[in-house]
Amino acid sequence: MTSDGYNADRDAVTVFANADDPIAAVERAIEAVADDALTITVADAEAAVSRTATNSTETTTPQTGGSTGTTKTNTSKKEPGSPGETKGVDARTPAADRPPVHVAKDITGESTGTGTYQDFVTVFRDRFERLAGQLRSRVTHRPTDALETMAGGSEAAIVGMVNDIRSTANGHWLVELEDTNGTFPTLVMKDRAIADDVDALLHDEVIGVEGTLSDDGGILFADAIHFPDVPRTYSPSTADRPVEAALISDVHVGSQEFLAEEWSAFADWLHTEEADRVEYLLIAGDMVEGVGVYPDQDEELDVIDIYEQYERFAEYLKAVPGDMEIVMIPGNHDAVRLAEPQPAFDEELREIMRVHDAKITSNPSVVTIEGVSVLLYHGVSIDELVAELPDDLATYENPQNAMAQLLRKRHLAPPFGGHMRISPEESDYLVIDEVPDVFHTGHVHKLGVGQYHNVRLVNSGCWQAQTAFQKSVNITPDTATAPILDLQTLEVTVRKFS
Ligand code: D5M
Ligand code: FE
Ligand code: ZN
Repeated sequence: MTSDGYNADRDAVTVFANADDPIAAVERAIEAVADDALTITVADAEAAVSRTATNSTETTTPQTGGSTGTTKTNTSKKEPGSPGETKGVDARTPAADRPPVHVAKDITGESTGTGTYQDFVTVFRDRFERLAGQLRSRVTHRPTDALETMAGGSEAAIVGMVNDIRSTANGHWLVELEDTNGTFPTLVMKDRAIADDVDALLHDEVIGVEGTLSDDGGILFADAIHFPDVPRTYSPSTADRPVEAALISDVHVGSQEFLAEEWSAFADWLHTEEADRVEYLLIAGDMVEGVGVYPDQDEELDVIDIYEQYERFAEYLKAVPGDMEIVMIPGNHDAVRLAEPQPAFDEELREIMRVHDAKITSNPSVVTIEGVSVLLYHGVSIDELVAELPDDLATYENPQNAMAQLLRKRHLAPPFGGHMRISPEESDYLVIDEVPDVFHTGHVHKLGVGQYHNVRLVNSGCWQAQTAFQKSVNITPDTATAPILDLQTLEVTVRKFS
């Protein structure tokens, strides 16, 4: 630890010494503490030890953006079960007695965007109006053109889309906002505490700025920046019976790195008594590896035909107990359009995957299960946030932090342009209108469990070992983990199958 620049409390050292695998526990503790922390406390040590424990029986609730849930390792390999035959089956509530899964915000069959200039104007306007509506009760703002007629020195506020962020010669920040009437510059002084909020800004997100107009009235000196955000007091809905959901993503069947054995171990576990309460399986995209997604991807394909990849995926899905309810959305490797919102799989692919009668819906979608609303989004914008935001706001190691930023902005993928492909629809499907109880993403192949203003955040890992590309950029994926969400408490227990 000292070689990494950390000290540890004496009692923390004792906790590590008593761990089954002290070295792994120390590494975990260092990974988990904030970059600016200098001392590993007893609490840090205990959290790290419980995460490295094998077959531990404790369950901890992740409290902050940075923590992960309890990890339990399942290494027992049983004969694969087939749907409808094993013990777990009788114990689960019969499908007919479960409340129906409700799906909202499904773009499937509703897409109208053709990419014309007018389509972009329409979707921008819709985004602006809906997010400005969220800010309206907190910021008494005026349209940009009304500000131009106000006397210099008056107090004023604007709600607008971030059009430009520039630093001035003196190191202050010039943030230009745009509303439906025009644009207006705001200036954030570098020494003010709100300068930190500028670090979090992304192009095309909607914010409110309060401040004082300059003497000539031409610029707004910012005193406060408001994000649409989630109320701190948000109180999530929970199930009224003991029932759980497995949250996974990024299966990547068809890749040479697909982890078939680990998948079988997971499916086998779902057939055990321990998994009796796991009645739902949510899959947040990248069912298959796809073809032509990245340069040189074909060199790592195990199955080169896209339909055959889905046929194999369907075979793997068969190993999941037949009395579980499955919901799936596509990701960037799937055979649907890449631009978001992505419509769900077409008829031909649905037919291939018809085992289980899964609910097949768009990316993103909001599904309500046992009264708990889950915002399902594959997560491509997380790449963008990691690239654009400072490390304390978004890293691959802690994808839940980036997810928290998306909730704060109440938008799943703010920047148009950049790396994201976005289809301009009549309404902006990527706006987060209603606060979800659970936010589930994938894509970055990193496990992340956290909480933001009481919303449960889960980024599931993947079922694909490190690819050549990931090796070249030093990404170590979190493989074969299944975060299990208790729908009654929103606690997460991470099950590990490798
Ligand atoms: O991507 C998994 C993660 O790895 C995600 O963060 C993007 C990144 N990734 C993987 N392959 C590439 C290439 N070839 N270029 C850029 N970024 C990449 P997923 O799309 O879910 O496989
Ligand atoms: Fe993926
Ligand atoms: Zn992906």
